[in-house]
Amino acid sequence: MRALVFASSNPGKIAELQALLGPQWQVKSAKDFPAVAEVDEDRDTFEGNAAKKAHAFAKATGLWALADDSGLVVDALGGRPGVYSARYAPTEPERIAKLLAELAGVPEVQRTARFKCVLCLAFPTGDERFTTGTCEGRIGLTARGTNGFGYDPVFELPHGKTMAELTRDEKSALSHRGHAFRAMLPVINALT
Ligand code: ITT
Repeated sequence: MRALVFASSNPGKIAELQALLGPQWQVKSAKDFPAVAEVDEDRDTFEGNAAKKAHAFAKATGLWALADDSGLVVDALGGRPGVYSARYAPTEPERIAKLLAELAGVPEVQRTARFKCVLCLAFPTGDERFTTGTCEGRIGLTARGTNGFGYDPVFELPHGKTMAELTRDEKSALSHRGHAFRAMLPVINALT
């Protein structure tokens, strides 16, 4: 069994990657390396933040290290909150309330948005590979559903359900992160 570290402490992300990679890989998480200092996600691009986290973990652990950065890009807000999605407001309910308030009066056809994920695989040698994934949808008028996290309750998919109304497997099949993970699988499985 070979090991890599996913520079995240989000158990949902770790489980999703482990399920995709199968038993020949052991996915370690940031929690397995408490001595590695928390990485400040202070870059102004998804690529920059993902690479910063991945390289910090590859360097500190000597393992291949993956990191993702993701966020919600809303067309009517000129792409905001984007790379600042986690810091748009202090708590999850406040972030959703602020988003709905900013979009008050914006008609449905102009509420288009997408989740974007950039995944970086960093090598202990300093080399790196990137994959990206997007998921298109629309910001609904109200929050619906209790699954998932973040902006999922207000992110409506083309079939009408919100991301928070999907099971974990249904979300993984169409989400930005699921697409980025699947694009990275051949790269990981070719590591020697
Ligand atoms: P780690 O950095 O520890 O992995 P995080 O929660 O900060 O976890 P991201 O940097 O990937 O996760 O995401 C930044 C923010 O973008 C996140 O806090 C959410 O508000 C939003 N977001 C990202 N992916 C999402 C998803 O699948 N569903 C809903 N919101 C999401």
